Order: sequence, then structure tokens, then C-alpha cells
Amino acid sequence: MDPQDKNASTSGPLPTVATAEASIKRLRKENATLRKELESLKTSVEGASGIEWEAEMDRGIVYSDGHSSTSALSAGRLLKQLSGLSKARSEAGRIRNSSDFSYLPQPSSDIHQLEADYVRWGYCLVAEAMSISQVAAQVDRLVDQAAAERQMELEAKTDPNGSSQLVNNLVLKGQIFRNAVEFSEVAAQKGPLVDVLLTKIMGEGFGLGCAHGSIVHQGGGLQELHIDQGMMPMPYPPYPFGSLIIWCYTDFDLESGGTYVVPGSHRTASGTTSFQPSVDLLSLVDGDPGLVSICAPPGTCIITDTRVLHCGGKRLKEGTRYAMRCHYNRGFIRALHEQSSANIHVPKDVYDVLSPRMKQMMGISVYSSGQIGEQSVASLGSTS
Ligand SMILES: O=C(O)CCC(=O)C(=O)O
Ligand SMILES: [Fe+2]
Repeated sequence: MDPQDKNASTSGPLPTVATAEASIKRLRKENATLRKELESLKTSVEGASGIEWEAEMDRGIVYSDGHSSTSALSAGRLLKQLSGLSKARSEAGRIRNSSDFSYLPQPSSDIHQLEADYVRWGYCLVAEAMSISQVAAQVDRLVDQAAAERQMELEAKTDPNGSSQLVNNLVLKGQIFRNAVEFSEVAAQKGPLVDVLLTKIMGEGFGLGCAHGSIVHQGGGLQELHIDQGMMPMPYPPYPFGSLIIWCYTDFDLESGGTYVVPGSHRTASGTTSFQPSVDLLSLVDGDPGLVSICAPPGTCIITDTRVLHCGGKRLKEGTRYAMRCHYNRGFIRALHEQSSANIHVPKDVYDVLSPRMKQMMGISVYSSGQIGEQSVASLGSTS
């Protein structure tokens, strides 16, 4: 050992450096102990639930809710608890503007704020996502298309008294809408920011479920409270399957028929999805802040988690609420939605101008975001 350096701040003899062999031996031993510990911590899947194979085989093919052939409607059965509630609350004046609550999402361009709002409340509001002139161009085309569909008596009505109209399959009805659907800055100045957020939510290569124009006149627009992944069999994993986004073309608030939402009804802080087979949905609706109407100026893009309880709001005042609603799904989920038939027939003149991304979003081209699953195992290398 070298003589001790008297200038060193340490006192006493310097430690002896172990030889490489001794270190390797010690680390090998430590490694073996840790591996053993890990093994003992792994719980066996077998026998964990106490359910016997015989009984399970006897039950046959059933989902957890016991309705095999209609399990995709399991959320619907639960939502029956809330049937008529949005109407009753609207008539009783029990729905408040989201702007009454300073802690609820406000329009923002700050990605950290937007992500925080989305995580905490199940939605966020991208400020000035479309400019006023971009909104005007979209509304012009939508109004035109809606009039043509009425004239041909082909319009989709969502209220029996004609107080609203849906213009389905917008991707087939104009480049201006396709540009918005694929977040081009030509149609939406903050489209790229919306794209980044949706990619964070659903992963790369997410697809389009539907894109439609929503036209709501006075007295129209009210829907039953629902979640947008209701067609998925329960129980749900701790993440959303998709995201509905709403491009606000006109003002959103209680009087205008702004979307009703139960902020925070999508998940708990620990990440569990609130919407479970045993959940008391009314207690979710009556929590804090309860049922509110989203307030946002024209040009805002509302991004929602498909697990959050919400519904179309009733327009109380004169005039018309215009919006475009686009539902996106994780890439492996087939691009379809109850209101969309966009992929059943794509006219050749439209097909010819679809961008590669639009085709991918519509499920027309192969979904593959590179290496997936078993294909990528080799690239992981050895873990031992
Ligand atoms: O238009 C709205 O405000 C909400 C619509 C909605 O919830 C839906 O289409 O799933
Ligand atoms: Fe919805």
C-alpha cells in the first residue's frame, strides 16, 4: 500500500482496492441472491383466483359480465343507470359552466398544461387550434354540404324535430376536412400539437374511427351520458382505447350547447379506469365538480379520453352550434364507428387524392408501426 497522503481530507488508512477477481466473485454472489429473491416474488398465475377448471369449462365462453354474445354492450347496460339524467339535470338547471371552476381545463397552448389537464380531468382544450379564417372555411364547406344533403333528403338527423343535423363521413366530402383530420397546418394552425398529444395518448399509427360535422340548432344536441369506448367489452384496462376530439367552430358553453362532461370520471390517481362493472355511476356524476358544460371559444380543439363520462349538450339559445367531431382509435383497432361508413366505398376520385397517412388512418393500408411483438424480440438482445 502507498504511504498515506497527508494532504488528503480523509483520516485513517486508505481502503484497499479489491482485485478484479474478488469483485466479480462478490457481484456474482449478490446477483444470485437477487435473482432468487425476484423468483420468490413472482406469484404464480395458477390457483391465484381459486377458480376450478371444471366449473370454468362448464360455463363455456363468457365474458366477465356473463353475457357472451352481447358483451360489447356491457357498458351500455351500466349506462342505463344514467338514462334520462342529462335531460333531468339540464331541465333542473343543475349543469354549470366549466368556467365557474378555476381548476378545470382552460384553453391552453402549453403542452405540459394540456397533458396535466388531460390526465387529471379526462380532457384538455387546445387554444386557437384553428384560426378564425380556418374555422370560417370549414363552416362554409360544412353548411354547403349539409344543405345539399337536406335537398336530396339524405340528411342524417339526430333530433326528431330537425333541431340538429349530422354530416357523416367528412373524409369523403372535401380536402379541407381531410386536411383537418390529418392535422395539416393548412387546415388547423395547431394541428401538429393535436397530433403530438393524440400520439402520446394512443401511440403512433392511430387510426380514424369517424369524422363528422355536427350542426346543432336551438333545442337540439342533447345526448344521454356515455363514454366513447362503450363498444369495448369490460373490464377495461388502465388506459383509453381512443380519443374523440371536437373542433369547436362556434362558441361552446351551457347556453350554446357545449359538451356536458363529468371531469375526472375517467380514472383514479393510481391509474385505474373508474368505469368498472361494479361502479356507482351516479356517485361519479355527483362528485366534484359534477356535470359541467365545456366552455371554449371558436377555434378550440377539445381532446377527450374515451373513458370520460360526457354527452352532447342541449343548445338553449338561438342560433347554431357548429363543430367537427373526429374519433381516433389505437392503431390495431379497426377503423370503424357506429356513425361511419367512410370505408365501405371510397370513390376513385377521392381515393386517388388520399395521402398515405389518410389511407393508414382509414385502415386502407396495412397497420404496422415498425417492429411489433415477436418480430422485435431478436433486437432486444440477451438480457442475461
Ligand atoms: O357534440 C358533442 O358535444 C359531444 C358528442 C359526443 O359525445 C359524441 O359524438 O360521442
Ligand atoms: Fe361521446
